[in-house]
Amino acid sequence: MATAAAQRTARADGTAEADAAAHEALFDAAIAADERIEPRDWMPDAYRTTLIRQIAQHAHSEIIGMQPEANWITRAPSLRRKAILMAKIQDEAGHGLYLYSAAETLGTSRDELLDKLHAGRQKYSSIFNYPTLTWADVGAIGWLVDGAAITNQVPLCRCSYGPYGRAMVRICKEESFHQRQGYELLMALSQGTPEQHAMAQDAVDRWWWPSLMMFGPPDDESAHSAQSMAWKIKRHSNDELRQRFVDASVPQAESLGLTLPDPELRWNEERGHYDFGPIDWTEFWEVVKGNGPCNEQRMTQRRRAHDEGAWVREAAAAYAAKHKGATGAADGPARAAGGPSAQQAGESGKA
Ligand code: BYC
Repeated sequence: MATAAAQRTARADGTAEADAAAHEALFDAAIAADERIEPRDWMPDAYRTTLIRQIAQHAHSEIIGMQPEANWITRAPSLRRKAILMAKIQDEAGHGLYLYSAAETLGTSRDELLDKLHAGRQKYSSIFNYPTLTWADVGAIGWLVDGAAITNQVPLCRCSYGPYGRAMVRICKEESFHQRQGYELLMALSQGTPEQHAMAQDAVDRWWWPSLMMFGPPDDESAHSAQSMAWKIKRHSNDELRQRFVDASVPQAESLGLTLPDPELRWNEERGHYDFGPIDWTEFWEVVKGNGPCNEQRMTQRRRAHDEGAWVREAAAAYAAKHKGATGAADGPARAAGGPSAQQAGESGKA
C-alpha cells in the first residue's frame, strides 16, 4: 500500500505541473497521519526554514556547550572523573555533528551555519552563557542542564522531520548517561564533607533558574510554538515541558539532599503539579541578546577554535579530494558524486 510519503514522492517526480496546493495537501496529509517528512519530499518553505533555524540552534548549543565543561578537564579531582568528563564533552561534539548533518539534508551547509553563528545571526542556548565556577558546576550541568535537555529532546525523537527525529534518538541515549553522571557526581559531593555539600548546594542555586529558562519563553510569548506544534516539529509547548522538568527535579533534589532555590516551590494537589516562582524573563532576554555573563567569552573562543582549526579542514578536504579521485577511477563517477549534498540534489547514483 502506498503511504502518503510515497504518493508525495511519486507526485513530485511524475507531474512537473503539479501545483503548490496539491503538494501542500499531500504534505498536510502526511503530517496528519504522523508520517515522516524526508529530505526529498516536498515541504513548505517555512517548514524548511523553521527546521534549519531550530536544528542549527541546537547544533550550535552542543558545540558551544563543550566550553563551560571543558573549563574543568584539567582540574577534575581524579583520573576517573577526568575520563568521564572528557567522554561526555566528546559526546557533545558528536551531537553537533549529527545535528549539522541533519540540517544539511535541508539544503544548507555546515560552513554556512557556522558563518551565521560566528556573525551572531543564529542563536545558541542561553544556558551556556553562565560560568562554571567550581567543580560542582560539572555535576549541576549534568543533572539539571542535561536533565532539561532530555525533557525537551525526548519528544523531538518523534519530530515530523525524519533526519532530525532519528538523530535525536541517539542523542537522547547519550544525554541520559550525561544526566546520571551529573547526578552521581552531585550525590558524592552532597554526601561528602560540609564544604563539599555547600559547594554542591551553591552550584544548584546558580544553575536552577537558568535551567528553567532553557525551555524558552512562556507560551504566550513563544513566537514559533504554535506553528511548530501544528507541524509536529515540537510535540509540547515550552511551558508544558518546563513543568514536566520541575515535577521530575523536586524528588531528585530531595534524594540528593539538596534544596532548589525557590521558596514558592510546592505541590499543588489540584493541578497535580508543583507550583514554582516567577522566572526572571528580563535576565533571559538579556542573555539571549548577548549580554549574559559569558556571551562574549564563548563567541571569542568559538571563533578562535574555528580559525585555529582551518588547517584541519583543509587537510580533510585535500584527503577527501585525493580519495575521491582514487575511488572515482575504481567505482565510476556515481560513487564519486555521493555524499549528502549530492544526494539531496537528486544526483546520487545517476551522475
Ligand atoms: N536560548 O518561539 P520560541 C544541550 C529563542 S543543548 C536562546 O519559543 P522555539 C547540551 C528562539 O530561538 C540544548 N534562545 O522558539 C549541550 C526564538 O528566537 P529566533 C539545546 C532561545 O524554537 C551541551 C525566540 O527565543 N537544545 O542540551 O519554538 C552540553 C522565541 O522562542 C531559547 C535545543 O536546542 C534559549 N533557551 O522554541 C550539555 C533543543 N529559547 O530563533 C547540554 C531544540 C528560545 O526566532 N530546540 N529562544 O531568533 C527547541 O526545542 C526549541 O528551539 C526551543 C525554543 C524550545 C529551545
